[in-house]
Amino acid sequence: MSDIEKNAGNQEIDTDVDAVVIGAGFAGLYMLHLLRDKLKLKAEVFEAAEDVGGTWYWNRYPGARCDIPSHHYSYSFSPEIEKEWTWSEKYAGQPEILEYLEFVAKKLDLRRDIQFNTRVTSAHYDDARQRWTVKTDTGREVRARFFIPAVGTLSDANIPKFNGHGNFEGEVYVTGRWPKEGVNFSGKRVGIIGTGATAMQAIPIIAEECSHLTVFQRTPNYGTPLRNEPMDPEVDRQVKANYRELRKQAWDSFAGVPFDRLKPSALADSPEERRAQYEACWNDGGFSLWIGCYQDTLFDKEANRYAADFVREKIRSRVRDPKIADMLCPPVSQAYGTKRQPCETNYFETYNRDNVTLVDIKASPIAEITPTGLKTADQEYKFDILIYATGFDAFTGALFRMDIRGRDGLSLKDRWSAGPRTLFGLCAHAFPNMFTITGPQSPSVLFNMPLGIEMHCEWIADVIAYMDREGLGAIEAEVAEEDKWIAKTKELADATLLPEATSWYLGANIPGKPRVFMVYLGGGKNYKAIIAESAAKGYAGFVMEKSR
Ligand code: N01
Repeated sequence: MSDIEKNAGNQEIDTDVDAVVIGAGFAGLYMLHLLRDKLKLKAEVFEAAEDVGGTWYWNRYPGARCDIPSHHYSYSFSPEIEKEWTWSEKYAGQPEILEYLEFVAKKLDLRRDIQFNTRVTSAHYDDARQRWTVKTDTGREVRARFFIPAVGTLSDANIPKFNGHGNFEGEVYVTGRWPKEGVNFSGKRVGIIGTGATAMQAIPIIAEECSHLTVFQRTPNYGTPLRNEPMDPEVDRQVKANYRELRKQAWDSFAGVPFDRLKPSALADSPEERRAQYEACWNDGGFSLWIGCYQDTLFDKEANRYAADFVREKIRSRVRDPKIADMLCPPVSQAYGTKRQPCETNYFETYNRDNVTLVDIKASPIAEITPTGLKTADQEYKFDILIYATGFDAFTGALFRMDIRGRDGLSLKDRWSAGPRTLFGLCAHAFPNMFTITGPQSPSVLFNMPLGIEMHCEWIADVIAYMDREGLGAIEAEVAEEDKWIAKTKELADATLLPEATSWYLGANIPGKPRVFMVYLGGGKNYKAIIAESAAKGYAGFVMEKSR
């Protein structure tokens, strides 16, 4: 470390850091590479975990895997990395994605600038110096020109505080904080709360290993098959030979992953044509039925109803007991795909097993956690292991966990108390030189994450280079432009059926959180053009200050 000076509190301050980045997942790693190796700046990354990986470090629960094909769910910035890495499955599992990120970190020699086992506790902006002061739980205090939380959108685990929280005396696990050493389910009775995308991946595998699994479901979900398979070497060869073209298709698509069956409207097709289209997408697997089938599925109630009926029919065909099938079918009032579409493997068939019990906790809510299990309104359940698959405080949870203060001591939590306020999901007024990678009001979770991350990291690196060229010391969003962006994000969401769902896209899963749709739904291609246009116009929408 260079240029250590002592402050009044006699703590070490490193005056020489250009940027502090938080997180060593897909975002933090690429951001570090750009800052250090392309811009030749001094950057330091803080990471709470003991190694790289981010989401893929923490989410080690059984069955965790990506649901965008591996060839697309990867960095596109380095043809060399693309060539050197070979995926073993169509949809890579968590261990392999983690291995990939470890490989990238090693190849680019990134670990030497990452402080592991270090959590950032606060970041305060000093207007006079145009610097952020960042403090960590290990006692570090670093001053930086740029503060870049790359903390992920789904990283702050949501653990509901039921009555009796903490009373369970058996083993307790949270899917988003899964232990590195794994969990032995053999001969154990297991209870799992939640049936979102995570639980739908984990349940079939846990059911095979444990003696009995009780699933506590509040809301049934429209899961569709992932259809993972071993990587065909010929497919891999073809992808590698045509990677640039495939990446272009991905960048030009709405969600950052190309689908070749997409048709304009379910209403324009005859019932027979619709059936054939749904079946084809169902057989493709992954997100094909959700976003690769008909363009109006998430816009038009009737079109949505056709898809919902199709999925309900498929669920019923897979579950032997009609009463259980009814419990697993989302009701007509719950539109298809307005919550994130879970992709599953043998999820519904799992309920045909003798060692699996499904409990409807909407009909009979959890009354309390007990030392031996839990009680619902009408029954007691006992188990050895309790798993919370209860999701995340998405988008803002990980940011609000830190004491982030912008100009004049304004806290981010206060400034965003009615919902996030950003321009492009990248910058916020009153928080100069803070950049949020895949932040709220960007395409984030509704765009291929690694590509969305690259788009943001490159935009941030470009603006920093621009500021250095022009002798600028601070950038922040204009309030009026923030207002326009918030209105735009809302307008785009309101044109779809998505705001009707009680989903984490809206913060509806967290009691007391304002209900604001937090994803930009204009599509990745449009978004990329918008942020590029702002940059081309000298960062239109932002206020810049000369360097002091
Ligand atoms: O979380 P969720 P998740 N009482 O919020 C239930 C990504 N992901 O971790 O629906 C009782 O979807 C809750 O019930 P309800 C993906 O973007 C990616 O499963 O709110 N139940 C629900 O069933 C995904 O969308 C991959 O009524 C409570 C569950 O817990 C996102 O992560 C794989 C409750 C939470 O579901 C989050 O998915 C997996 C309460 N108080 C996940 N609180 C990939 O493939 C919550 N629940 C890359």
